[in-house]
Amino acid sequence: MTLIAIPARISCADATFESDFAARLHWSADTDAAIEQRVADILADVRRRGDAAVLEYTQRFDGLQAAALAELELTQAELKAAFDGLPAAQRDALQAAARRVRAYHEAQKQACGESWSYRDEDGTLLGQKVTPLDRVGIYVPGGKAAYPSSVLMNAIPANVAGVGEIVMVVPTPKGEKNPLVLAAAHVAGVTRAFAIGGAQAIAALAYGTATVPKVDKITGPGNAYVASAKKRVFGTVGIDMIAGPSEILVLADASTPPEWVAMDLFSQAEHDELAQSILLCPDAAYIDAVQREIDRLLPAMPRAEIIAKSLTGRGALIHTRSMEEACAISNRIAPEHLEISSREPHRWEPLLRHAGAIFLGAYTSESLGDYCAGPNHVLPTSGTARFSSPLGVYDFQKRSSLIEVSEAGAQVLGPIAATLAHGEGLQAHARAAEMRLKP
Ligand code: HSO
Ligand code: ZN
Repeated sequence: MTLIAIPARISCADATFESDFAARLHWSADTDAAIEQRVADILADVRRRGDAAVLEYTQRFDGLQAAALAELELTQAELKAAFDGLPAAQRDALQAAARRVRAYHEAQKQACGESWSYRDEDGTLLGQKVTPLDRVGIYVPGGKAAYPSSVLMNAIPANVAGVGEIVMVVPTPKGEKNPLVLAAAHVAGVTRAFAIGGAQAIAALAYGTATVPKVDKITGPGNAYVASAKKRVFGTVGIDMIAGPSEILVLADASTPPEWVAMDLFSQAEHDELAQSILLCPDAAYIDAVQREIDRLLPAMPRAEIIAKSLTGRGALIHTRSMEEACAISNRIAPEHLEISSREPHRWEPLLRHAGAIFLGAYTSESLGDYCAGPNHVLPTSGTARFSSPLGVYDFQKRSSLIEVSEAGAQVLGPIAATLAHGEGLQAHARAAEMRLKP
């Protein structure tokens, strides 16, 4: 079978541009009513029957049997043994990645995760106190999307934030454990781990069972069942986001070797048939060259079929009239990952406002960011970068306002509050403010 991947070729100069563009970009997380119902039933059952229900679903869906849920806890010793058992190169790579991810998130905490306060002219103290969450749950998918790097990206910011307990759940169908996932948990500072997954694991974390502790927030990606369960438990606990398929947008000025760009497009396409890879470039000959590299490189890729489906179904090579126009279109897309593959990345970066992560210059392949550059790889997808941000230390913290009104301050604030309180018809509010006024 010859594999072909022909991303749509779209030109901004064409009259059909807007409709071509809209047709390519659209993606929606269709919620399947049958899945929704099953998830609702599982959540209710775990809430009612706790451990027993989790055990039953784990047996049914993962083919994993245990007499008690406690048997499915992965001990710290087991996580460490998984780490110790890895080939040295993998151990070193995990540690090197973890060190860089930790350093980045420590800097992030310093820059935007500390408490602050000031005193106004009346000596009143105003501020914000930042505290870590007590306990969080991290969902790690099993099977084909089991990414140890995602364990680092979820657990390290939680650890840096100072979260007291980080509880990881990971499905282990038929009891087959992924040693790299367990080793990553060891390196990232996961405190407890359970070999459970699916909606039942989300329910256990959200409601707590005799064995699984109830958490305050759940982060991490998962399949449709997990996504639906996370949406349903939101409110009982916090959640991070509901991630869609991975996306990469490459903005190219034709100065990067076209094979690098082709491989970068593959790098997100290989995640998922629904992943989206887009090239925006003002040079038609360069777009031809990238297409030739796609054709040349694809057959040797182990995941060629997934890549071909993704590129053919959702990919696009977009010919723009200028780099400025390419930037404007990128802003409309608000991609998860944006590569500025240009000789002058800093010229274009100020024009780019909506993206989960921005990779500047030809040497910054998105894949370096996925594993080890330092910033988080859990990023807003499907255009949500218009209003949301990468997973970070701030997602594992909360803020409390601090107010300490001085006696002098009470004389200034009292009449203002009382006037507004009277206007709202709230006498007790007004009196509480007025009682503190000096006669
Ligand atoms: N690009 C993915 C993260 C990932 N890549 C994990 C490789 N492993 C979502 O941003
Ligand atoms: Zn990736």
